[in-house]
Amino acid sequence: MNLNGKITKILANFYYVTDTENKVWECFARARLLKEGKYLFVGDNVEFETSDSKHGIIINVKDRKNKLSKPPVANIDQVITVFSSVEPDFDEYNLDRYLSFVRYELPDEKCLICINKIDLKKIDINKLYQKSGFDISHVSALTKEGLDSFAEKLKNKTSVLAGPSGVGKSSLIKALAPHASVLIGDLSSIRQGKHITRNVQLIDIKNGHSGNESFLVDTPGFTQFSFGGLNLNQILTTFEDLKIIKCGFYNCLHNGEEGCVMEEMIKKGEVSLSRYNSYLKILAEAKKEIIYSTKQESKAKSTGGKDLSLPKIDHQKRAKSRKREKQDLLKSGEEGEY
Ligand SMILES: Nc1nc2c(ncn2[C@@H]2O[C@H](COP(=O)(O)OP(=O)(O)OP(=O)(O)O)[C@@H](O)[C@H]2O)c(=O)[nH]1
Ligand SMILES: [Mg+2]
Ligand SMILES: [Zn+2]
Repeated sequence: MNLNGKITKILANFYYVTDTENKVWECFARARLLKEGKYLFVGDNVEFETSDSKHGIIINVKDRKNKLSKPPVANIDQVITVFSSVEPDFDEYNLDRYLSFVRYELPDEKCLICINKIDLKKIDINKLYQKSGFDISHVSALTKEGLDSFAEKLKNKTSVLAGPSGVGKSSLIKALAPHASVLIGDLSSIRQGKHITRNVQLIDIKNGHSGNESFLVDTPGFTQFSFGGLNLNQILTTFEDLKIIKCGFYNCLHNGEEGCVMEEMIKKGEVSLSRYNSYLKILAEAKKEIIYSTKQESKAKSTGGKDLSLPKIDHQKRAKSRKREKQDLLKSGEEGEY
């Protein structure tokens, strides 16, 4: 029998597929699919062939609307970057990195900010992000303060919760959907920097009631991601508040070019200095990798294709460049290091 469903979890080679009747099937993927380069993501809509009353084989993956490589999820309506006001402390630069990274990968989808744990400490980032266009919620998963209006923003959407470990992504999901089976860390493990959620999981927050398609995606916290080798102009477009600044120069990256208006805009208070600094740091990170690869390429040319600058270690063991890593991740959708 062939059925349709959605991948809600991936563990090693097992794909957990929820069918249209809300039953979960443990499936393998047909080898041909993977050979054809059709890697599967949580959020993918698939067709599968049942092999008994619980198991099946995925035989087809439907066209996806979009995908995020980190965290790896397909068919997303919006990404919510979750940070906490405290434990761990709010880190503006880290939030800017997440926002820029998500906007780079999914320029057409909405990206929101959620500040959790306001029961412990209240912070207000509205002013800081006033001109950036991000929708901001201040909530507490513990006391449920601010949760009703936050929940309104999730209606009829598939929303991915992304953010560092310990900020309360899983706690928010549990507060919104008490039936969800998600792991929540305790304070001591969080303080030791342990990551609690290990796998991406898609949760139906309306518990399968028909006519409503609200899903939340719980993801493992991560801190390591690189902008190395990404397109500099496109990075600028991820900063809405900087992108809108009209500079006299065509295609100006606002990176210290003589005559660039950015300095003046900061002095006038039109642009936030901390947002601009985040942008400059990200730009420098992206440039570094470009300089590195250009050097390697020219060296390789002058040495007849052999790259003499790399140490002679086993090819298999040689660490991939960060650019390569990023490209591979984008291609395969495999989980990165969390
Ligand atoms: N006081 C307070 N504590 C919270 C709140 N939300 C979560 N916590 C606590 O913060 C800790 C981390 O919560 P998790 O939900 O596991 O965090 P996470 O973001 O899912 O972490 P990873 O799965 O490691 O990425 C737990 O001890 C929660 O009880 C909140 O609103 N207020
Ligand atoms: Mg979690
Ligand atoms: Zn400029």
